Amino acid sequence: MQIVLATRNAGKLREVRTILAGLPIGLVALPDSVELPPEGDDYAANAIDKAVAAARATGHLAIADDSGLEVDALGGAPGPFSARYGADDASRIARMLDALEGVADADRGARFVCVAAWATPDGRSGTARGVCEGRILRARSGAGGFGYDPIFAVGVGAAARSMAELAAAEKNAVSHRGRAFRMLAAMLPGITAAR
Ligand code: ITT
Repeated sequence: MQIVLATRNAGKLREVRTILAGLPIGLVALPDSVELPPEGDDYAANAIDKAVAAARATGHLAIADDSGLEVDALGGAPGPFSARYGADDASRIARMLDALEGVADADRGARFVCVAAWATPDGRSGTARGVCEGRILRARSGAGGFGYDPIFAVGVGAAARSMAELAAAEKNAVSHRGRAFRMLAAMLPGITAAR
């Protein structure tokens, strides 16, 4: 069975391919010709809109991810606006480090949120949500992952690592995306059985 992953983010595509690798599915990238809809302020609505657009355009079951970084010291911002927090990863990270300048370690709590959505060409859809708690570092560390990973730390004390320092499998085991898509994977038999 072919499933389309409705994303333009290469980091997400790579991770979701690995997370779903054991399933009897072919995960295909979104064709260039399909346009994803503009995003609003709600992860689930954004994720469903992306999956629905891809399912309608391709005629295949489609899945999508809307995700973001919620920072306690910023009242939960940027959240669903995380991709719009700057022009590219480097400027988004620089803006975040500036915004948290002078914020004490104890107040640097944050979480990654991911809502994974599925949509069928016949108009059914649903979601699964995953969260990963951590904190914002004072400087970039590590070269793996993508996005905000170099400034987002998981684990405590000597075991603390930025997500960019984790191996791909280690990140997927604890990440918001790993949690959301493993839950979505468990829903797939029911989705494909219903007609
Ligand atoms: P698509 O909509 O095409 O999927 P996008 O990058 O615009 O791609 P989102 O709207 O969901 O995706 O924005 C998510 C933002 O949060 C984006 O800036 C990502 O880099 C960041 N982000 C999401 N998951 C992340 C992760 O696992 N590690 C680091 N940053 C992440």
